[in-house]
Amino acid sequence: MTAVTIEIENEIAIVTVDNPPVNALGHAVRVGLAEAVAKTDANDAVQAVVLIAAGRTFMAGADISEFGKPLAEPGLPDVVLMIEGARKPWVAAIHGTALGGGLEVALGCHYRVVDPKAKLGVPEVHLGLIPGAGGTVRLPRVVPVAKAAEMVATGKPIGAKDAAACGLANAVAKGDLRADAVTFAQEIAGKDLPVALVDRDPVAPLDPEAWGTVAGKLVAKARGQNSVIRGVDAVADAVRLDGPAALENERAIFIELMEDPQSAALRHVFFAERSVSKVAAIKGVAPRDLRHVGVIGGGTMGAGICVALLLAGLSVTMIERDNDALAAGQKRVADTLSASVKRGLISEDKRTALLGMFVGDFVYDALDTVDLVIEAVFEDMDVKKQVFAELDRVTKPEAVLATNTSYLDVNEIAASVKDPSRVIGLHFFSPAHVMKLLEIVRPDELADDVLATGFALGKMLRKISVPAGVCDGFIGNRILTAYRRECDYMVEDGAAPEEVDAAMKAYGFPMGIFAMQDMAGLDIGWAARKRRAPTRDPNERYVRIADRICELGRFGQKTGSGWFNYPDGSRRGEPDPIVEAIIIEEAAASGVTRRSFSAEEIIERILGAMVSEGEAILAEGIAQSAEAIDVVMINGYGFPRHKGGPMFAAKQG
Ligand code: T1G
Repeated sequence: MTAVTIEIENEIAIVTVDNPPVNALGHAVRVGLAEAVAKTDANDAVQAVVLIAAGRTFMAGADISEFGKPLAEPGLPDVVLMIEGARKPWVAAIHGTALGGGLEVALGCHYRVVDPKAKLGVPEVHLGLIPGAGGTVRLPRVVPVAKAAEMVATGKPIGAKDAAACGLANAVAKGDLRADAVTFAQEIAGKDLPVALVDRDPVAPLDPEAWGTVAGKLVAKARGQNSVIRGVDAVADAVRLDGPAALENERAIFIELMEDPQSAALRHVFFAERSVSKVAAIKGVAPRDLRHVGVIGGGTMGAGICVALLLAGLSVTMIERDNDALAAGQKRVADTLSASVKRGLISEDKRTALLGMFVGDFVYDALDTVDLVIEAVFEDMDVKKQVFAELDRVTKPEAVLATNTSYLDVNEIAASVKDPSRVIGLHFFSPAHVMKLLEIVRPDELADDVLATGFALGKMLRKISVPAGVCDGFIGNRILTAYRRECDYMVEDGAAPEEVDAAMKAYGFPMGIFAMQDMAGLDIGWAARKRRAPTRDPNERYVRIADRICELGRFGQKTGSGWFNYPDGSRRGEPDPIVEAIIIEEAAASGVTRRSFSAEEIIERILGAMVSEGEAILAEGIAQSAEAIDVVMINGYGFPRHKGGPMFAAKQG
């Protein structure tokens, strides 16, 4: 298959890129494009060129799998310059997602016609990079500088309407994209070529103060990510310098970031998030039908799961124990969808349509036709077994039965139904309609097509699905328990809770472990510790500080105090002398001589605990790969993405 082909129709050359799955600008595509410029320039029968891509999207960027390897000429910046310098006008016909190098190639074209559903962006920042083929130079020369800076620093793509409004797109296709682009090309053929973007002045440049405000807001969201900061620098430089100098400057920053450990980490995560869902056992296995899903439980988790299912186009039946609980659960779903409308994520009509696919009941017989049931009731084995006994009674034999438990034994739940092979664990993270992570737990008797159904559901919900074996806490909660225990040790040994939290935030976590526990509620962990108490290793050090805090009824934000104090319902915790006194008492009782801890040591101890638990999880076959552990900790537990995950960070040293 040729990556780039040329056809000529009525003096218009149609240059088509065909490099599945996303038309990445690999070496063959770059060579093909360079040749296409030469051939169309040399062909007098060609008056203009339309550049289009086959398959589902315009070029979605450079080929990330080539990074780190020796560059095979021509490099992408040169290909863009060739197109920009062509003697015939090039019209980019954009559908799908023109991202990174794909948008940069489109910026080298003289015009851009976009499909109404197209998205255009420069997401390089998510790979720890900046656009490296002229994006930071050409964007502020075609859209207002502030818009260019925002696109580079956030990596967020814009839609067709926005692109046309800000000048990035010359036209939005009304009918067939290819035909509209050809018509556009015929209209501009023979006219003078527009001035190349790289030779234009920036659009709506800002005075130093205004730029400072724009840049300040973008850099404030960097959270330690160098590519955000350097992306803003590159746009500022591009506005100050002339085109050619700005291109050189951008290249230097791009190379600097390519060598930055953060970029290696982010590229690792990009591929890891795609590889973790590849499970040998389900290769070629057809999933079962998924159209109508039952959800047992309308609490926060159950309602969130209902919303996620509805947004994926599935019809949903919620089951609760009585009318009041059902009404409360249905209200949670309706309110969550209203919030999505308010945030512009869905329209009011869409919300109405989704609610039309959502029914509630409090008799299980309403589930007699569902394809899948997800149980999200109270974390108690007896309660869950009662639910599964009912499901066993009312559901059709091929219905998949899923538990959302976050640590209970899924094998034990499976054993409680007649056909254990149809029981799977689907561990969602709250809020379930927002959090990307889904741990797919594989009990021993699980049928392959039921596992395949779990992954098919994960794809429909646009989740990152990670397979996990059955153990207490699967992958994420088990590692959380391990590093939370290490933090308890450090607090008894002398590190203040606020010092541990500060070290974690400085490392890149959105919040520290103690503030996070106060937000989630300390009673959950307390119940788990009490559950584990009978089987706890008597020789293992046990810190009683958290239990003593709970024994005072201090369960965190919801009770106004926990590890920290939350005066007048504030959400910002303050160190509390009561907790400090408990810590000192417990340290004395344990014979510990307290000492100070540096932020580096705190992080080292936390990473150490994560990695040693991760290695045990790998050794037991609970996780398929170290990448799976990294993906879980990043997408479910706030591990900073630009550090690559605990296993990657430990390898980087
Ligand atoms: N390079 C190589 N492979 C890629 C790729 C890319 N840019 N994008 C996707 N893939 C693979 C992916 O690994 C998966 O492979 C398959 O395609 C489907 O992807 C010079 C330096 C386009 C929105 O960052 O955001 O240009 O697992 O599962 O959910 O300035 O892919 O099937 O073997 O994600 O439909 C900038 C990255 C690059 C875009 C489609 N571009 N890709 O999402 O499919 S750097 C990006 C995406 C750059 C220049 C700079 C998404 C997508 P496999 P998928 P999807």
